[in-house]
Amino acid sequence: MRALLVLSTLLVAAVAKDDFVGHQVLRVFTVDEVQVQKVKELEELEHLQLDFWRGPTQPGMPIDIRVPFLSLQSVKVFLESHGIKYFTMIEDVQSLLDEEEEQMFAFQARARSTDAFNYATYHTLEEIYDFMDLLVAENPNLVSKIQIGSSYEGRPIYVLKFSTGGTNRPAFWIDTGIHSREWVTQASGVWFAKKIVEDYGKEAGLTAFLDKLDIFLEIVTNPDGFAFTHSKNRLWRKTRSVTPGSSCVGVDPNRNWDAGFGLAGASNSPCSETYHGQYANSEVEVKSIVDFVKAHGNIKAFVSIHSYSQLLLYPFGYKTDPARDQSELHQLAKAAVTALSSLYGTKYKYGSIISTIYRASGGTIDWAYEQGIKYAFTFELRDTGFYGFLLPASQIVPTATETWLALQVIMEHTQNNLY
Ligand code: O2S
Ligand code: ZN
Repeated sequence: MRALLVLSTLLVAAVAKDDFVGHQVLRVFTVDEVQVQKVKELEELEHLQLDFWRGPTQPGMPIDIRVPFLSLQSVKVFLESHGIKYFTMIEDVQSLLDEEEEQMFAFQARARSTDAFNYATYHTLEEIYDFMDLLVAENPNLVSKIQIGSSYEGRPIYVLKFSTGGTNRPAFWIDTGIHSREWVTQASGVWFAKKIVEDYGKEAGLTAFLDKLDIFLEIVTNPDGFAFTHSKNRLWRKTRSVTPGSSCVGVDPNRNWDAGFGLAGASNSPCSETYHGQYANSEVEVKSIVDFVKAHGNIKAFVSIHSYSQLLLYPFGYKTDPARDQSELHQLAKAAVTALSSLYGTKYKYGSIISTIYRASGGTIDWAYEQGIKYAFTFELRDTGFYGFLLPASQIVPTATETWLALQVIMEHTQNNLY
C-alpha cells in the first residue's frame, strides 16, 4: 500500500504541471553599480531557483525576478539588507496561470475555418498547426506550408510562405515564439497570417508588397518548448535539448546563433536561462532557419519577435560597434514605433540591442545582419511588466494589431529600398 502510494505520488509529480503557488514577481530598482552587482550575486545562487524575467543591466533599469515561495524570505531580506528597493509586481503567479487556463478552456471548440478561429485566446501547438492547414487549404494560391526541419523531440518545424508567384523573390522573414513562454508572440503570428490573407487584394499597400516580395512566417519557432509550456511549465523559455553531463535541459535559442557566439552576454551554464549551448547552431530549431535562409539567399528583412518590454531593437547585441546602417535602422525604428503608438498610444523604446537592453551574444538578428540582411529587427511586444509573459488573452488582438502597423512600415521601407 505504502509503495503504491509512493509510486502514484511520483507518477503524479511526473505528469502534473509545475505549480507556481505563492511565487511572486518582484520588480527591483538599483541605483548604482554596487547594487547591480549585488543582484547579479543573487542570480548566481542556483538553490534559490530564481527566474529573471528581466535581467540586471545598468543602474536604474528595472529588474524583474520570479521568486519561488520558499525563496521569498531570503530574497527580500537580501535586498533590504543592501538597501535595494523593490515592490511586488505579481502577488501570486499561479492565480494568473489559473485565469489564463480558464480562459483557454472556455474557447476550446475546434475551429473548422480560419474565420471561426478565436484570435482572442491562446492556443495549443496542435490548434496552431491545424490553423496553418486551414489557412493553406482556404488560400492555396497565396499560402503554402514548408517544413524546414524537425525539432529536437521530433516535432515538425513549419514556415508559412505567402507568395503570389515568381521565383525566389526578395523576401521578408518574420518569426515568433523562439522563446516559448512569450505566448503573445505566437498568438500575434497567427493573427498576422490571417491578416495577410484578408488584406491581399483589398489593401493597396500589402497587395503591392506581395506582388514583388514573398513573406515567410514561422509562428512556432520553438515547438518543443511551446508544447512544454502547455504540458508542464508555462514559463519555459529554452529549447528542450539534453546537454551531456548536465541534469538541466535546454539551450537559449537566442544565444545559439553564429554571431559573437559564446562571448559576454550569454551563459556557459546549462542551467542558466541564457545558456548558449555547446556550439553555434547546436539547436536544430536554429540550424533549420540558418539552412533555410542561406539556401534561399534573397531574404531582405528579418524580424524576430519576442516579449515583453515594448522595445524595437536592431543590431548589435554582442558588441558596442554601431551597425554600418545604424542611422537608417534608427530612423526606420522610429517610424515603425510611431506608427505602432498611433493606435492605442502604446509606448516603445528603440535602439541597438546592447544600448537599449543589455549585451546579448549569439542572437538571431546579429546573425541575420552579418549575413547581409540589412533590415534586421527584434521586437519585444507588450507589456512593460505588469503581467510580463502572462499577458491576458484580451490583449492579444490589440497587441497584434498595433504591431502590424510597425511591421507595415518596415515592409514598405524594405520594398522601396531593395538592394
Ligand atoms: O534575452 C533575450 O533574448 C531578449 C532579446 C535580446 C535581443 C536581448 C528577448 S527575451 C526579448
Ligand atoms: Zn525572448
